[in-house]
Amino acid sequence: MRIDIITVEPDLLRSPFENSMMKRAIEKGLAEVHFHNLREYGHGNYRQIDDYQFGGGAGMVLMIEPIARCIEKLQAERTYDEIIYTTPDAQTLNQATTNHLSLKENIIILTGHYKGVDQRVRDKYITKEISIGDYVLTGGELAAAVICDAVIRLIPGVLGDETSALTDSFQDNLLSPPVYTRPSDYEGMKVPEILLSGNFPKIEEWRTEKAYERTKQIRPDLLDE
Ligand code: 6GU
Repeated sequence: MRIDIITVEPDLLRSPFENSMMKRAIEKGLAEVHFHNLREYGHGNYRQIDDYQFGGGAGMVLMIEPIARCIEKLQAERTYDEIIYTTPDAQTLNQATTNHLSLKENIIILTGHYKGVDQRVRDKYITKEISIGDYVLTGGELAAAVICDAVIRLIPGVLGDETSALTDSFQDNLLSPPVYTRPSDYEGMKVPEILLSGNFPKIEEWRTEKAYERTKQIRPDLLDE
């Protein structure tokens, strides 16, 4: 999978891709990530990329021309399955969307900034708009890193243990059950007996029950879906 990220703040974005799971996925050749600094597509001495909004109001808006130049340059090189725009005024990311995106070959992620982008960018180029939650970030860069992490870990071969992505919270609309490791007794706080029993069908049953309990308590909305 190839991901092209168009951003005003490429440096804000680099480190998640240079560490841990995403770094390994890139090293294994399972994911390829390229950053494009929108500033380089601005015109004039100042490389202008944003301007005041028509109709007045606080905050700058990213202009269509630099974004169009960048997207069209990429589109001349390959076909993209999705062109994603990160913005708080969109549907929130969920596991179904990350599953869907993990099957794509080439995607572009345009990260929002300031007051956002000229609406015509969204109308002309964007195929999917994603928010990562009901709160406002300064820019869409961190959201892009979140999306990439959630998607790249699902690409077959990225995770060592093939089954672990399937048992994640949300993969079946349930939160994960509690987990424990050594010591089995920490200052009187004991690990549930069943987990030490070696009775694996019973352990699975216990885990499912705990997953339901936890979901019912913390995210009952998931059980309605
Ligand atoms: Cl994708 N962008 C910004 N700026 N804020 C957000 C967001 C995205 N998702 C939640 N808040």
